Amino acid sequence: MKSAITIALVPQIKSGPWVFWENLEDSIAKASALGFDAVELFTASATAVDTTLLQQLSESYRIRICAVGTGAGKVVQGLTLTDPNAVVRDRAIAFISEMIDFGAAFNAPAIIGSMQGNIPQGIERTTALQWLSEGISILAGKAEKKGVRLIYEPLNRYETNIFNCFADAVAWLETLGTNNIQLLADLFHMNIEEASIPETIYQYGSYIGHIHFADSNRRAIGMGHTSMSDIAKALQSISYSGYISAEVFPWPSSDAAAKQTINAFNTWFK
Ligand code: LER
Ligand code: MN
Repeated sequence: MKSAITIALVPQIKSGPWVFWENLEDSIAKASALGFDAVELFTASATAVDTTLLQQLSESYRIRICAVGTGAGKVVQGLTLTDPNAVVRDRAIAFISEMIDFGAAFNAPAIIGSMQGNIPQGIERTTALQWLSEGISILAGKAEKKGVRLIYEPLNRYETNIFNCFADAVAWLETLGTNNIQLLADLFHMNIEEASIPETIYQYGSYIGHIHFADSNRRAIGMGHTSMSDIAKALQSISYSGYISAEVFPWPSSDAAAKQTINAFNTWFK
């Protein structure tokens, strides 16, 4: 298992659950000094960060890019894959497609979280799911050509009415006819939606491609009431070998959340 920490570079959403917020190089330097294996990036678009600079930073600080978030397409531009307007859905696909290209240069998958959107009012669920399936299938094919997976994230009920738990997300995934999509196990969302996080990991372990390492209150692990012992056992037992990435609030500060996270990672996974 590999450790990672989030860096957000989108000023419009400064209150979100990402650890580092300021300068890209400073954040990478801090992650490297603490011993993280990688950073997960949340950028305003695929061109918001200079890829040559990112490559240089990645090499000089010996830090990988483990994933790129696509949520800025929604929070900045108002795009989702389930918008009733086909033009907006196409723009959402184009936005994510560019993020897939950006991530693939670093062998990092793109994450579809809030870009899935919601079943819009007045639209049949089956119709909106059809839009989601079409969009995701195009994007999974695009990612495959680029040699990366696509990561789909079930979110809690306060963020989407599409799929909130793994059982429903997996059942839908099975209808898509691709094996290039993996699921993101965000421990914060799972704490709200799953009857048991460890049991869900045992049952659907083969679908898990990325983990968001967050406590019950979305602070760093150890700062809430999620019990990590059985979750760590479950991840070890399914031989999870991917990234465990802290998508948490910078509470009480970015530095303290980062330190707490690497200590928790070393406690449970080293
Ligand atoms: C994205 O990874 C996520 O978990 C969303 O809840 C962000 O708001
Ligand atoms: Mn998440």
